[in-house]
Amino acid sequence: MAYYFEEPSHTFGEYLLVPGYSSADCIPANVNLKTPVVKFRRGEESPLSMNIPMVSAVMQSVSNDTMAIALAKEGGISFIYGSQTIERQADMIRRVKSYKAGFVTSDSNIKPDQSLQDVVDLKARTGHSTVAVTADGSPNGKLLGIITSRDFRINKVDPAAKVRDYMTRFDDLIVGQDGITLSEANELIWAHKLNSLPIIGKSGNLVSMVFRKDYASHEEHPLELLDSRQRYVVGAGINTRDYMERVPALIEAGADVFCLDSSEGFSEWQKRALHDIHKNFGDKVKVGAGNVVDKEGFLFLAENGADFVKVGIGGGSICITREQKGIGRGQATATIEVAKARDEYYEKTGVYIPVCSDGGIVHDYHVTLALAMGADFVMLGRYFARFDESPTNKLIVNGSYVKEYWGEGSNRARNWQRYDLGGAKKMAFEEGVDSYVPYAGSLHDNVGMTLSKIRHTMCNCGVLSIAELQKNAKITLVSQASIAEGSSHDVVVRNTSIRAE
Ligand code: RVP
Repeated sequence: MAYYFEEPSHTFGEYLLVPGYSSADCIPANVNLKTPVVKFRRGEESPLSMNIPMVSAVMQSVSNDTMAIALAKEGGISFIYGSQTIERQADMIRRVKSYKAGFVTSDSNIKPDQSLQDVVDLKARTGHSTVAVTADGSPNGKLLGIITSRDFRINKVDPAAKVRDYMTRFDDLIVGQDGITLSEANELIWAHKLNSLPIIGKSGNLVSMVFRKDYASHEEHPLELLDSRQRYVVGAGINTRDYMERVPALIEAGADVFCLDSSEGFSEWQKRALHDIHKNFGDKVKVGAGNVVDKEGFLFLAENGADFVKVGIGGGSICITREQKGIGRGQATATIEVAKARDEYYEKTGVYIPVCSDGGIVHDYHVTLALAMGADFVMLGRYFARFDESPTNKLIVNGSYVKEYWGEGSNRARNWQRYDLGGAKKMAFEEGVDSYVPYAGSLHDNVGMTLSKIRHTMCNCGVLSIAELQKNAKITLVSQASIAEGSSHDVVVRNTSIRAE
């Protein structure tokens, strides 16, 4: 007889947190959101942690290098999508790893014999009002000077006049030497009242620029996630087919952590991939696996060497797997059961395997709930797709700004490997849709707001860390009627179209 789970499976919207005692030190500023990403032994620290419990989804419409840099600045990790050629994915990883926070490599340089009008045109095109003058106009040419829009007034000079006659010459410039740290560069900027500092190599070639305003932005990111060489941390999605070629290329490019990206991870294909990767490239290579939705699935991946386990089938906003194939489980129930299995496994073996709850986060408080239910971090697609930094087009639909967002199982993505069960290629029925999401602005502002809500809720629960939340949270299922009660009700909500006479 088939096995029946006794309880119906639930999702986040059916739960609430019940407050605990908040002591005087339970203030949002004291909350620490640091969380482990990969497995570790009792008494040890995870070899890879994040400063916030959020990763961006392994999706074409979500995680490219721009997203990865923006999220690492906030303290999280993007998993750059694997449904592209190995070379393109490696290039994206390389761009994240070579991005030096605060050090800007500008491609809008100019030659000394160009005209002031060229400087004006360049500014109109790029918005840059400080332009490095290099011998050949290239980003890494010999630095000869700097010209800024403050050096001349175009209506008072001959527009054809040469840059060399108006620029600040190299001998009069304060420069930093390659290898200088960002805070050392900032000291020079302040000591000499500069707006920008060119960084040069041994032969006098331009390496990068540091701008006063960018340092301020760097200061805005106290949680940024850096590796031991001060580079941003980045993850990569991989599949169960070409990992023997893809993984070494991505390691070479600098990927910090991998994620086997599959809609269903309780399979021989994931077992083989985990074994082959660890055997051939060593245990230092960290690979998360999934997705699973029950204890059996978790134990299977844990015993086969997964460094973290990802939970969730069919809960993603663009996902139609449940409709198409009738498989899946409510995201909250799946997270609760897998996290419980993880705790039992930890008790028994002393090995802690972080759990990632993937998909189905609609409201910010769903993140807090997922953590309280035992997840160590959450993976989000729709959430990040709405921001400036996602790779997709921003359009106007019905008078509102939207961004495109499509599933990896949609015809648009054609990532059939994510649904690969071996054998012949699948008859390409879709498991995802192509959609729009409301445009929401910058990642920095939105993540800041989400984290603020998480910190406040944690304080209401009387906890200051994710581990304490997992241990002490009180969670209640709510009825349909109390869900309605939780929204504004029985009032006419005022909006701007109602004005007093
Ligand atoms: P959401 O955050 O609810 O948009 O969900 C994102 C998740 O949905 C992804 O991390 C992935 O697990 C899943 N996904 C991605 N593509 C598809 C699909 O086409 N069905 N599903």
